[in-house]
Amino acid sequence: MNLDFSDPALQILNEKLADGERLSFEDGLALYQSPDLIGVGRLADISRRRRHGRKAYYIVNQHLNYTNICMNQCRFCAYARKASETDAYTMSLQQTEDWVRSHPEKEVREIHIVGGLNPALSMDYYLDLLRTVKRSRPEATIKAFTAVEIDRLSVTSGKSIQEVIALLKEAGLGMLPGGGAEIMNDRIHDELFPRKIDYRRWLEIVEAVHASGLKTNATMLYGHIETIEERIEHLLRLRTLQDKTGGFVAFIPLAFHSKNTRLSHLPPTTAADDLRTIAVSRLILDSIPHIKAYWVMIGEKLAQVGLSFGADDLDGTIVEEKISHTAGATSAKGLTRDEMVRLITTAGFQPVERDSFYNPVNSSAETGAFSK
Ligand code: V47
Ligand code: SF4
Repeated sequence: MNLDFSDPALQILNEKLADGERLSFEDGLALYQSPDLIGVGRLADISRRRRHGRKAYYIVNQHLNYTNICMNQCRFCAYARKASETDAYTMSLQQTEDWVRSHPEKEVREIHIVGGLNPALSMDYYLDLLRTVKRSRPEATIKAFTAVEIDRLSVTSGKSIQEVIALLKEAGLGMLPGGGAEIMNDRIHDELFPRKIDYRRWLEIVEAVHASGLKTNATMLYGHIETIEERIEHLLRLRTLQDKTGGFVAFIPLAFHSKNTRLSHLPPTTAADDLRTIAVSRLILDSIPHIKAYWVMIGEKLAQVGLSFGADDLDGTIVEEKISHTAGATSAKGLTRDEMVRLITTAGFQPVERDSFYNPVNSSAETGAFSK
């Protein structure tokens, strides 16, 4: 199909995609360097509509940030605290139960648990946390921890990665969120998060998680000191693992927020970069089914536009998000189900309420009709 791109490089990519060919590192560069942003978006939209038509997914979920004490002290993080700081906290099991029970919706589909790497917390805390949340919200999938926590639990407990995963699963873990890899590159690792596991270890642990039967998401933290080449390298590393395991469900590009971090001199990402990164992710990650336009990081309004640039999911209602809001994100702290539905329908898409694995769940709120 000739779509009349103003950039001839996009016409070539369009033909390649129509022939079912995979995009290469150089193709990724061409997408990032193209002056035709709308053209890049159209390519991603074709790919998105081939997979998902007019559907756009959302989930009724809740975030639980159980501790902000963290031994890693990544330079891009505004959330982490030392145990001695006055606003450091760790939630008791009773507090996590009260928090999870406080959600205004009757049926919550997912509890997303992330926190710092607090050296005072033992394996028993993690297991009890999972059991408490599962007991309080049996209908919800618990999406919790990353390869970073699994590595740490293996070191502190003396158990193998496989044993740690088995124990977490038994206690109620349903899948893993995508964080922890940031940008899979040694230069960025050494400059921004030297105390965290490197990408080789991250990939090794995620492969073991997939082998255990658990699904995970994947993310990319962009818009700090990384180059375009390093972003594409990151995407291709994810694609290689996905070819091997098929265990990634969704990919989430995370726009960096610099306020209150040690990189506070860096400007925010631009709307053009956010949209282009969603589109390039959709096109390069051909084997990962879902791409999120994460409204928390890029704002509700741009996330709506992201649905026409390759994304098919807006993530969820969340209730209260702490990591990016501590770093200056100006989006709402949470949204209602009705607000999610309105964002999707007014963008021209059909809202589908989902569970963590993208199975549709019934909701009376969805008509699929376009309305303002
Ligand atoms: O790994 C930390 C990022 C991640 C900042 O799987 C920051 O569905 C921006 O992984 N500015 C944790 N980002 C969050 C995460 C996530 C979020 C939403 C959905 C899913 C999913 C996963 O947050 C960290 C790091 O990359 N982060 N600091 C910051 N200042
Ligand atoms: Fe700790 Fe995560 Fe913040 Fe790094 S990003 S300092 S691991 S809480």
